[in-house]
Amino acid sequence: MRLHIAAGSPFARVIRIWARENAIPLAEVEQPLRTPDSPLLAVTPVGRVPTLELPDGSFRSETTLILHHFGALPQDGAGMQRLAAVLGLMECIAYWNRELRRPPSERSPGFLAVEEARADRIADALEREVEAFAWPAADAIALACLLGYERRHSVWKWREGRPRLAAWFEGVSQHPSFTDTLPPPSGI
Ligand SMILES: N[C@@H](CCC(=O)N[C@@H](CS)C(=O)NCC(=O)O)C(=O)O
Repeated sequence: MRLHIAAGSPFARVIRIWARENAIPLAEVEQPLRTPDSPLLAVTPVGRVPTLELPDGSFRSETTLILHHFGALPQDGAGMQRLAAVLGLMECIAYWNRELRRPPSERSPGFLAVEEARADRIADALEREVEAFAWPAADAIALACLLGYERRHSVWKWREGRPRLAAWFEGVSQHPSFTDTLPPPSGI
């Protein structure tokens, strides 16, 4: 099976770490994104990573659908809610980060304010329940990828006022699956 990825993608990193933790061999193929000639478009019209390419030529995109394919989704309601919160925050940071890649004159202050408020709100909720995230469950891996995205989105100081989240992150960031998949810094 081939996993189409981008080195900087926190969504793809969830699957990459999960596969390493569960000794699932996936051939990682790094793809250019948002270009009309990306080879990824021959696999999926969605053009996003992660995309899992199956031996029969079919594909799964969307992190949750790939986790579902591997039977890795939480089975209980609380676990599903934790994963939903983390992936909601990941989408939020991705939008925020994308907006900051636009020229300053094209950025929307209102949009940035909504996403920053959403990020802080979800992070505050995670601070209250971080002990429930047990490595290497999918929700814990996703949380580690989200917090580790600070290498590409350093404008958000999530550690401030969240000591439990910071301590949790220091622990999980020692795993070889984590250090093996560090995203390159983006300068944002
Ligand atoms: N909801 C998707 C989000 C995936 C996503 O946004 N991936 C980004 C990279 S972090 C991407 O492929 N962007 C390319 C594009 O927007 O064309 C998931 O859960 O997998």
